[in-house]
Amino acid sequence: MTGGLDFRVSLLTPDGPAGVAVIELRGQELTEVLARVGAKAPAVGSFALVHLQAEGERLDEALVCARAEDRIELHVHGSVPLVRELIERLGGETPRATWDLEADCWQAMADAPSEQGARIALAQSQGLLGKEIQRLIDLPENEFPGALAGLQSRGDRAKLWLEPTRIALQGPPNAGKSTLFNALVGFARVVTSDEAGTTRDPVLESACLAGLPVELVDTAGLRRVEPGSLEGRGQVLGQKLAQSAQVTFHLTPHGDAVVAPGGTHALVTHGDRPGAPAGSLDALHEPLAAAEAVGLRLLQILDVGEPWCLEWAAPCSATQRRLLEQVRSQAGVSEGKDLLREALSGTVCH
Ligand SMILES: Nc1nc2c(ncn2[C@@H]2O[C@H](COP(=O)(O)OP(=O)(O)O)[C@@H](O)[C@H]2O)c(=O)[nH]1
Ligand SMILES: [Mg+2]
Repeated sequence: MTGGLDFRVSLLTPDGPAGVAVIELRGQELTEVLARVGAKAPAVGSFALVHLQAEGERLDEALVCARAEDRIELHVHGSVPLVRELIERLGGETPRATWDLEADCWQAMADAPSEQGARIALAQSQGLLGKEIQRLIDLPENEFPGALAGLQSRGDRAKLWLEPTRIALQGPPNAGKSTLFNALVGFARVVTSDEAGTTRDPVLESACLAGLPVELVDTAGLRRVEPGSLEGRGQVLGQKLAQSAQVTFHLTPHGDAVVAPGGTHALVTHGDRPGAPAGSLDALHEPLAAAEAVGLRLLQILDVGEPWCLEWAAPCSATQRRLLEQVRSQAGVSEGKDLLREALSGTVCH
């Protein structure tokens, strides 16, 4: 019962920014409810484009769909403040921050930075993850930890397509870091030159390598400079960002002694020079081949073996991965299963 009328307003789409949001009205006196935003219901089974307004002010342009006498949908633009305003004007309650597994998968799909990531999240939203969680709940106690660990490790793997891996390019000046960076992002994002010290500030750019979403970091060349100088300050910023990278490539131009300081992966550049070993990169003349070679190297480093099978269940958002970790850290299996039941019923709060 809202404002003396018997109806309910609910948001059918996730409570977040989107192209379109769908507000559903259910009840007996929807003509009066719709009048609050200056709209009229079309005939049942049809829809109409209307200008929603209140107090002489235009609120939004919307599609009003009459699903039944007692069920009408407003398809509005998905701006969070606008949707809240509309729901309030209709007489409903602003959506609370509740959690819904399916909606969280949709959100993961909308946020996915790669095509494969979007497919993985879509498959989960269509029931794969929900079914797997139910299977875990139904398992005998002794089989539960192993199955949970399996689901968590699938989640770590799915993350490779759902969240960008940060990759830093390091090495001495003129190793060809910026040239390779441009080849990997696919356009001339940064200035390249044979003048040592050209790159100062680190530069971040998103790209896709071997189908994986990545965030590349180009850094100032490593050489001795005056501490506190412009170049030195750029080096410090670059090193800081490189520390946050999951993968760091250390570039050495062919002809110099190849080095890969602890934890970094060596790449040999200037592969067009005479005598360059097989596998060295020539990002200047063959940018596509260089990007392909780095992509393959990345797949090895991240140990991406067999391709992802779209029938695999996996958590597809940070919230879902956190939830499974919480389940794992419970004192007993039954407490863990309770958390999973809550997640399925949407009563879990994050
Ligand atoms: N011949 C050749 N020149 C390259 C190659 N990669 C970069 N260069 C050149 O080397 C110079 C330094 O490149 P840059 O990418 O700015 O090096 P950075 O200082 O490591 O960023 C530029 O003149 C580039 O055109 C390569 O693979 N082969
Ligand atoms: Mg550079």
